[in-house]
Amino acid sequence: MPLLDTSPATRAEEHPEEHPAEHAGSCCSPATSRAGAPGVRTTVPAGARSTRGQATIPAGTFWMGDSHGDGYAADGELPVHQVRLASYLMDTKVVTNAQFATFVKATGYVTDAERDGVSAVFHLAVDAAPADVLRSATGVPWWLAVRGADWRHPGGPRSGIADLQNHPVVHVSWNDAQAYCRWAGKRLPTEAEWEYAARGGLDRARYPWGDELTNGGRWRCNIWQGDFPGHNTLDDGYLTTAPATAFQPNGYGLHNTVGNVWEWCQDAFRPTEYADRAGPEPVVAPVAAEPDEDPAQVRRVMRGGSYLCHDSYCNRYRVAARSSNTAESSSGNIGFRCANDAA
Ligand SMILES: [Ca+2]
Ligand SMILES: [Ca+2]
Ligand SMILES: [Cu+2]
Repeated sequence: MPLLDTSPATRAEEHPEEHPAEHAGSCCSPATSRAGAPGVRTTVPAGARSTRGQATIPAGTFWMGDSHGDGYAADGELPVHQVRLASYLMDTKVVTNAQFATFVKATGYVTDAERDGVSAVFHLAVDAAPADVLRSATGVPWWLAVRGADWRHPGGPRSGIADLQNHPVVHVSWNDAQAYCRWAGKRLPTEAEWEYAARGGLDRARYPWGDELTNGGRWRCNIWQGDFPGHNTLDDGYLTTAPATAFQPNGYGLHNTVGNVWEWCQDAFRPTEYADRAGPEPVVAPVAAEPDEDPAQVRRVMRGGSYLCHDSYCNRYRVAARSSNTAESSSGNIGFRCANDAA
Protein backbone atom coordinates (compact mmCIF):
# COMPACT_ATOMS: atom_id res chain seq x y z
CA MET A 1 0.00 0.00 0.00
CA PRO A 2 1.44 3.39 -0.90
CA LEU A 3 2.23 5.41 2.16
CA LEU A 4 1.61 8.71 0.49
CA ASP A 5 -0.95 8.50 -2.22
CA THR A 6 -1.04 10.45 -5.42
CA SER A 7 -4.34 12.23 -5.15
CA PRO A 8 -5.18 14.48 -8.11
CA ALA A 9 -3.90 17.54 -6.29
CA THR A 10 -0.63 15.80 -5.55
CA ARG A 11 -0.25 14.43 -9.05
CA ALA A 12 -0.51 17.93 -10.47
CA GLU A 13 2.78 18.68 -8.73
CA GLU A 14 4.63 16.63 -11.33
CA HIS A 15 3.89 19.29 -13.91
CA PRO A 16 3.61 22.45 -11.91
CA GLU A 17 4.13 24.71 -14.90
CA GLU A 18 0.97 23.31 -16.46
CA HIS A 19 -1.08 23.74 -13.32
CA PRO A 20 0.00 26.93 -11.61
CA ALA A 21 -3.04 26.98 -9.34
CA GLU A 22 -2.70 23.37 -8.29
CA HIS A 23 1.03 23.80 -7.98
CA ALA A 24 0.35 25.98 -5.00
CA GLY A 25 -1.85 23.19 -3.71
CA SER A 26 0.40 21.09 -1.62
CA CYS A 27 3.26 22.94 -0.09
CA CYS A 28 0.85 22.33 2.55
CA SER A 29 0.61 18.66 3.30
CA PRO A 30 0.61 15.37 1.45
CA ALA A 31 -2.30 12.95 1.64
CA THR A 32 -2.04 9.57 3.32
CA SER A 33 -4.05 6.44 2.55
CA ARG A 34 -5.47 4.60 5.53
CA ALA A 35 -8.69 2.79 6.38
CA GLY A 36 -11.71 3.68 8.51
CA ALA A 37 -13.18 6.93 9.88
CA PRO A 38 -16.01 7.99 12.19
CA GLY A 39 -18.79 10.35 11.21
CA VAL A 40 -19.14 14.04 11.88
CA ARG A 41 -20.29 15.46 15.17
CA THR A 42 -21.68 18.94 15.03
CA THR A 43 -22.99 19.71 18.50
CA VAL A 44 -21.98 18.90 22.04
CA PRO A 45 -24.72 18.09 24.58
CA ALA A 46 -24.94 20.96 27.06
CA GLY A 47 -24.21 18.66 29.99
CA ALA A 48 -20.98 17.41 28.43
CA ARG A 49 -19.74 20.79 27.25
CA SER A 50 -16.45 22.29 28.40
CA THR A 51 -15.60 25.93 27.73
CA ARG A 52 -12.13 25.75 29.19
CA GLY A 53 -9.58 27.87 27.31
CA GLN A 54 -12.23 29.25 24.98
CA ALA A 55 -13.07 32.80 24.00
CA THR A 56 -16.59 33.98 23.24
CA ILE A 57 -16.96 34.99 19.61
CA PRO A 58 -19.79 37.52 19.35
CA ALA A 59 -22.73 36.96 17.03
CA GLY A 60 -22.40 38.86 13.76
CA THR A 61 -22.37 39.02 10.00
CA PHE A 62 -19.13 39.10 8.03
CA TRP A 63 -17.78 38.94 4.49
CA MET A 64 -16.39 35.45 3.97
CA GLY A 65 -13.79 34.89 1.29
CA ASP A 66 -10.92 36.69 -0.41
CA SER A 67 -11.68 40.42 -0.78
CA HIS A 68 -8.20 41.15 -2.13
CA GLY A 69 -7.78 38.86 -5.13
CA ASP A 70 -4.85 37.13 -3.47
CA GLY A 71 -6.11 33.57 -3.60
CA TYR A 72 -5.61 30.62 -5.92
CA ALA A 73 -8.65 30.13 -8.14
CA ALA A 74 -8.70 26.38 -7.60
CA ASP A 75 -9.17 26.82 -3.84
CA GLY A 76 -12.58 28.44 -4.19
CA GLU A 77 -12.11 31.49 -1.97
CA LEU A 78 -14.66 33.29 -4.15
CA PRO A 79 -17.24 34.65 -4.38
CA VAL A 80 -16.97 36.80 -1.27
CA HIS A 81 -20.33 36.48 0.44
CA GLN A 82 -21.98 37.48 3.68
CA VAL A 83 -22.29 34.91 6.43
CA ARG A 84 -24.23 35.31 9.66
CA LEU A 85 -23.31 33.42 12.82
CA ALA A 86 -24.74 33.24 16.30
CA SER A 87 -22.32 33.58 19.17
CA TYR A 88 -20.04 30.58 19.78
CA LEU A 89 -16.78 29.67 21.47
CA MET A 90 -13.28 29.06 20.12
CA ASP A 91 -10.11 27.82 21.78
CA THR A 92 -7.69 30.73 22.10
CA LYS A 93 -4.89 28.44 20.95
CA VAL A 94 -4.46 25.16 19.12
CA VAL A 95 -4.36 21.96 21.16
CA THR A 96 -0.86 21.47 22.57
CA ASN A 97 1.23 18.37 23.06
CA ALA A 98 0.60 18.60 26.81
CA GLN A 99 -3.16 18.68 26.27
CA PHE A 100 -3.11 15.84 23.78
CA ALA A 101 -0.98 13.78 26.18
CA THR A 102 -3.62 14.23 28.87
CA PHE A 103 -6.25 12.97 26.44
CA VAL A 104 -4.18 9.94 25.45
CA LYS A 105 -3.38 9.11 29.07
CA ALA A 106 -7.07 9.21 29.97
CA THR A 107 -8.34 7.23 26.99
CA GLY A 108 -5.50 5.13 25.57
CA TYR A 109 -6.30 6.65 22.19
CA VAL A 110 -4.06 5.61 19.30
CA THR A 111 -3.72 8.07 16.43
CA ASP A 112 -3.98 7.22 12.74
CA ALA A 113 -0.26 7.91 12.31
CA GLU A 114 0.64 5.56 15.17
CA ARG A 115 -1.60 2.81 13.80
CA ASP A 116 -0.12 3.27 10.36
CA GLY A 117 3.44 3.50 11.64
CA VAL A 118 4.33 6.40 9.40
CA SER A 119 3.63 10.09 8.90
CA ALA A 120 4.86 12.97 6.77
CA VAL A 121 7.76 15.11 7.99
CA PHE A 122 9.24 18.19 6.33
CA HIS A 123 12.72 17.29 5.09
CA LEU A 124 14.63 19.77 7.27
CA ALA A 125 12.80 18.51 10.37
CA VAL A 126 13.57 14.80 9.99
CA ASP A 127 15.21 13.21 13.01
CA ALA A 128 15.36 9.55 12.12
CA ALA A 129 17.73 6.82 11.01
CA PRO A 130 18.11 6.75 7.21
CA ALA A 131 16.32 3.41 7.04
CA ASP A 132 13.22 5.01 8.55
CA VAL A 133 12.98 7.63 5.83
CA LEU A 134 10.85 5.72 3.39
CA ARG A 135 10.13 7.96 0.45
CA SER A 136 9.10 11.42 -0.63
CA ALA A 137 5.64 12.36 -1.77
CA THR A 138 5.21 12.54 -5.53
CA GLY A 139 6.09 16.01 -6.76
CA VAL A 140 6.63 17.40 -3.27
CA PRO A 141 10.11 16.10 -2.41
CA TRP A 142 10.29 18.14 0.78
CA TRP A 143 7.67 15.86 2.32
CA LEU A 144 9.15 12.59 3.54
CA ALA A 145 7.26 9.57 4.80
CA VAL A 146 9.05 8.74 8.03
CA ARG A 147 8.52 5.47 9.85
CA GLY A 148 7.80 6.12 13.51
CA ALA A 149 6.86 9.77 13.06
CA ASP A 150 3.82 10.55 15.19
CA TRP A 151 2.63 13.13 17.69
CA ARG A 152 5.20 12.01 20.29
CA HIS A 153 7.96 11.96 17.67
CA PRO A 154 7.28 14.89 15.36
CA GLY A 155 10.59 14.58 13.46
CA GLY A 156 10.76 10.78 13.56
CA PRO A 157 11.83 8.11 16.10
CA ARG A 158 14.86 10.07 17.33
CA SER A 159 12.81 13.16 18.16
CA GLY A 160 10.57 13.87 21.12
CA ILE A 161 8.23 16.43 22.63
CA ALA A 162 9.87 16.97 26.03
CA ASP A 163 10.75 20.52 25.02
CA LEU A 164 7.57 21.04 23.00
CA GLN A 165 4.88 20.68 25.65
CA ASN A 166 3.32 24.04 24.83
CA HIS A 167 3.69 23.58 21.06
CA PRO A 168 0.84 22.45 18.81
CA VAL A 169 0.24 18.73 18.66
CA VAL A 170 0.94 17.60 15.08
CA HIS A 171 0.69 14.35 13.12
CA VAL A 172 -2.97 14.27 14.10
CA SER A 173 -5.56 13.41 11.48
CA TRP A 174 -9.07 14.85 11.23
CA ASN A 175 -10.26 11.61 12.83
CA ASP A 176 -7.86 12.13 15.73
CA ALA A 177 -9.00 15.72 16.14
CA GLN A 178 -12.63 14.56 16.28
CA ALA A 179 -11.77 12.02 18.97
CA TYR A 180 -10.00 14.63 21.07
CA CYS A 181 -12.91 17.04 20.74
CA ARG A 182 -15.41 14.41 21.87
CA TRP A 183 -13.30 13.63 24.92
CA ALA A 184 -12.83 17.32 25.74
CA GLY A 185 -16.53 18.17 25.50
CA LYS A 186 -15.85 20.34 22.48
CA ARG A 187 -16.17 20.12 18.71
CA LEU A 188 -14.29 21.24 15.62
CA PRO A 189 -15.23 24.65 14.24
CA THR A 190 -17.09 24.88 10.98
CA GLU A 191 -15.11 26.55 8.23
CA ALA A 192 -17.24 29.69 8.57
CA GLU A 193 -16.69 29.77 12.33
CA TRP A 194 -12.96 29.41 11.82
CA GLU A 195 -12.74 32.31 9.38
CA TYR A 196 -14.97 34.65 11.35
CA ALA A 197 -13.02 33.97 14.55
CA ALA A 198 -9.67 34.32 12.79
CA ARG A 199 -10.68 37.74 11.46
CA GLY A 200 -10.89 39.01 15.02
CA GLY A 201 -13.48 41.64 14.14
CA LEU A 202 -11.55 43.22 11.24
CA ASP A 203 -13.77 43.65 8.19
CA ARG A 204 -12.41 42.05 5.02
CA ALA A 205 -8.78 42.26 6.15
CA ARG A 206 -6.06 40.01 4.76
CA TYR A 207 -4.69 38.92 8.10
CA PRO A 208 -5.98 38.65 11.67
CA TRP A 209 -4.23 41.96 12.45
CA GLY A 210 -4.87 43.98 9.26
CA ASP A 211 -3.61 44.10 5.69
CA GLU A 212 0.17 44.33 6.12
CA LEU A 213 2.11 41.12 6.57
CA THR A 214 4.77 42.48 8.93
CA ASN A 215 4.84 45.25 11.46
CA GLY A 216 7.67 47.36 10.05
CA GLY A 217 9.63 44.18 9.30
CA ARG A 218 8.69 42.40 12.53
CA TRP A 219 6.84 39.13 11.99
CA ARG A 220 3.39 38.66 13.43
CA CYS A 221 3.04 34.95 12.72
CA ASN A 222 5.10 31.84 12.09
CA ILE A 223 5.52 31.19 8.38
CA TRP A 224 8.58 30.67 6.13
CA GLN A 225 11.27 33.23 5.39
CA GLY A 226 14.04 32.67 2.85
CA ASP A 227 14.03 30.30 -0.10
CA PHE A 228 11.46 27.53 0.11
CA PRO A 229 12.12 24.64 0.64
CA GLY A 230 15.86 24.64 1.15
CA HIS A 231 16.81 27.68 3.19
CA ASN A 232 14.91 29.30 6.04
CA THR A 233 16.40 32.49 7.48
CA LEU A 234 14.36 32.00 10.67
CA ASP A 235 13.46 35.68 10.77
CA ASP A 236 10.35 34.87 12.79
CA GLY A 237 12.34 32.61 15.10
CA TYR A 238 10.96 29.21 14.09
CA LEU A 239 11.80 26.56 11.49
CA THR A 240 8.85 24.36 12.45
CA THR A 241 6.29 24.91 15.20
CA ALA A 242 6.19 27.85 17.60
CA PRO A 243 4.55 27.68 21.04
CA ALA A 244 0.77 27.81 20.66
CA THR A 245 0.62 31.23 22.34
CA ALA A 246 3.53 32.81 20.48
CA PHE A 247 2.87 36.18 18.81
CA GLN A 248 0.11 38.64 19.63
CA PRO A 249 -3.48 37.36 19.68
CA ASN A 250 -6.13 38.83 17.40
CA GLY A 251 -9.07 40.98 18.43
CA TYR A 252 -10.90 37.97 19.88
CA GLY A 253 -7.85 36.80 21.84
CA LEU A 254 -6.94 33.97 19.46
CA HIS A 255 -3.30 33.10 18.85
CA ASN A 256 -1.72 31.89 15.61
CA THR A 257 -4.85 31.35 13.58
CA VAL A 258 -2.69 32.03 10.52
CA GLY A 259 0.71 30.41 10.38
CA ASN A 260 2.25 27.85 12.74
CA VAL A 261 0.04 24.83 11.93
CA TRP A 262 -2.91 24.13 9.68
CA GLU A 263 -6.11 23.70 11.62
CA TRP A 264 -8.73 21.08 10.82
CA CYS A 265 -12.32 22.25 10.43
CA GLN A 266 -15.43 20.14 10.55
CA ASP A 267 -16.55 20.70 6.98
CA ALA A 268 -16.02 18.56 3.94
CA PHE A 269 -14.04 20.55 1.35
CA ARG A 270 -15.45 21.59 -2.01
CA PRO A 271 -13.89 24.26 -4.24
CA THR A 272 -17.42 25.20 -5.35
CA GLU A 273 -18.79 25.56 -1.82
CA TYR A 274 -19.00 29.37 -1.83
CA ALA A 275 -20.32 29.60 -5.37
CA ASP A 276 -23.04 27.11 -4.52
CA ARG A 277 -24.28 28.84 -1.42
CA ALA A 278 -23.75 32.56 -2.09
CA GLY A 279 -26.81 34.70 -2.81
CA PRO A 280 -28.23 38.15 -2.15
CA GLU A 281 -28.99 37.39 1.51
CA PRO A 282 -26.43 36.50 4.18
CA VAL A 283 -25.96 32.75 4.54
CA VAL A 284 -26.82 31.64 8.07
CA ALA A 285 -24.36 29.31 9.83
CA PRO A 286 -23.26 27.40 6.73
CA VAL A 287 -21.71 23.96 6.98
CA ALA A 288 -20.78 21.81 3.99
CA ALA A 289 -23.02 18.85 3.20
CA GLU A 290 -21.53 15.47 3.95
CA PRO A 291 -20.47 13.81 0.70
CA ASP A 292 -21.73 10.33 -0.07
CA GLU A 293 -18.40 8.53 -0.24
CA ASP A 294 -15.92 6.56 1.83
CA PRO A 295 -15.51 8.71 4.97
CA ALA A 296 -11.77 8.08 5.01
CA GLN A 297 -11.45 9.61 1.57
CA VAL A 298 -13.56 12.69 2.25
CA ARG A 299 -11.39 15.78 2.05
CA ARG A 300 -11.75 17.98 5.11
CA VAL A 301 -11.14 21.69 5.27
CA MET A 302 -7.90 22.94 6.78
CA ARG A 303 -7.38 26.62 7.52
CA GLY A 304 -4.68 29.13 8.36
CA GLY A 305 -1.55 27.85 6.69
CA SER A 306 1.56 26.69 8.49
CA TYR A 307 5.22 27.32 9.18
CA LEU A 308 5.89 26.18 5.61
CA CYS A 309 3.85 28.87 3.87
CA HIS A 310 5.77 31.41 1.80
CA ASP A 311 4.60 33.93 -0.74
CA SER A 312 6.79 32.38 -3.42
CA TYR A 313 4.97 29.09 -3.18
CA CYS A 314 1.85 29.13 -1.04
CA ASN A 315 0.33 32.30 0.36
CA ARG A 316 -2.30 30.52 2.40
CA TYR A 317 -1.37 32.34 5.60
CA ARG A 318 -4.33 34.67 4.91
CA VAL A 319 -7.59 34.46 6.84
CA ALA A 320 -9.56 33.73 3.64
CA ALA A 321 -7.28 30.93 2.41
CA ARG A 322 -8.61 27.38 2.13
CA SER A 323 -6.99 24.00 1.86
CA SER A 324 -7.91 20.40 2.56
CA ASN A 325 -6.68 16.91 3.16
CA THR A 326 -8.27 13.51 3.62
CA ALA A 327 -9.67 12.68 7.06
CA GLU A 328 -6.98 10.10 7.73
CA SER A 329 -3.98 12.17 6.66
CA SER A 330 -1.40 13.51 9.08
CA SER A 331 1.77 15.53 8.82
CA GLY A 332 4.12 17.61 10.92
CA ASN A 333 2.30 20.84 10.14
CA ILE A 334 -1.34 19.97 10.78
CA GLY A 335 -3.02 20.51 14.14
CA PHE A 336 -6.38 21.80 15.33
CA ARG A 337 -8.26 23.94 17.79
CA CYS A 338 -11.69 23.25 19.21
CA ALA A 339 -14.89 25.27 19.12
CA ASN A 340 -18.12 24.98 21.05
CA ASP A 341 -21.68 26.13 21.10
CA ALA A 342 -22.23 29.13 23.37
CA ALA A 343 -22.96 28.11 26.94
CA1 LIG B 1 9.00 30.37 10.72
CA1 LIG C 1 -2.72 28.18 12.63
CU1 LIG D 1 1.03 26.89 2.65
